[in-house]
Amino acid sequence: MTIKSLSLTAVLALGATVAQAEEVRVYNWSDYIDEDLLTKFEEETGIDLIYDVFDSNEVLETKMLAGGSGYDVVVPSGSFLQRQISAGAFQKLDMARLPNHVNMWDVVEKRTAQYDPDNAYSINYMWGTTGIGVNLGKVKEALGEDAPIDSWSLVFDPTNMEKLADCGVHFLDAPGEMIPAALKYIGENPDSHDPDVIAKAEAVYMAVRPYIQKFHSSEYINALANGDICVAVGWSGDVLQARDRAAEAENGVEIAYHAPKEGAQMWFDQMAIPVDAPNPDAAHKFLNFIMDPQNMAAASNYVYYANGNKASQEFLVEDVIGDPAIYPDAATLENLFTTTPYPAKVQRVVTRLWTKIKSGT
Ligand code: N2P
Repeated sequence: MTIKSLSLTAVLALGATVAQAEEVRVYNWSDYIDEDLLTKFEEETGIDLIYDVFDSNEVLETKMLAGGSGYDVVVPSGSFLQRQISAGAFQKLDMARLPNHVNMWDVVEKRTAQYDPDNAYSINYMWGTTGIGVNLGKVKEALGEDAPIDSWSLVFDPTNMEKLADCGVHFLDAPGEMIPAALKYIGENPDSHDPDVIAKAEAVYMAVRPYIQKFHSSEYINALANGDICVAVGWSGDVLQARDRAAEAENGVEIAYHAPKEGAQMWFDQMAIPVDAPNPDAAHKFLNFIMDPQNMAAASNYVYYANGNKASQEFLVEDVIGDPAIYPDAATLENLFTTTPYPAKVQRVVTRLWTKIKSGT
């Protein structure tokens, strides 16, 4: 996980012919793995793992479209992956080098094939939903026992937001998820690519904008856990990690997550190898390591996200496999929607609108 530096004496002792240690560079979402797995990978393979993190598909996409990122493995969400595949950003996986691929789950692969036909370029790492995390005590204090914690109205109805503003509300800085959520709230198609429909999200946001403390996609885990904020529009597993951190701190903060009843977005984060990856061989080794059922289960047990590995399920703790917020039952599944990539022109409309919403002017 780190670059180990040798002392000058050690280098001299090794002599000039020593081969440079093999490296693999992985770029994954923050708070998305049990770090013991990173050490385990290095121990098992002897490959140095350089592990960097991000919290935004847009940031990753800029690197992928520019090329020369220097990464061997990256993890875009499905709709972003699809656009990046079309742009030629990834190389096809060599299945012969991925024997653990047999462990993958056909149910998830059918869904991810929507973005990556035949799953030729990617494997599913985790999947989850975009919803609402609340500090139960504080939200009930502000809105009463009947606070609509399972509804988008909690965060899009200005009457609620006005009362929540004092205890702190964070929204994700993720236009590809936040615009669809607002459209769903007003009964529009969340996957609309029609600029006139997308424009309707502006009024929804402007009405609550004064009460949003921050747009950020990773700070909310600790902010929720510490009781610094009372509501976060965030990702399922991240909110559940906040719940755990609060419980561990025994600070009296009780966190809950809901995929709003009006409908919530379901997304799939896919591991892929950039076309110009410096070490595609080690990238395949990393993917194969991740697809080991026990490794995949260890990751899910730690981050509270579902994964696309069927064989891992017997190693999942009940808190994960038995929680419909993580592994949705049929009723929950019915309320989840997916989105498709915006064409470039529409993407520009969305980006402009999001900048306007964030600046609040
Ligand atoms: C990890 C969040 C990943 C989910 N912290 C976003 N696709």
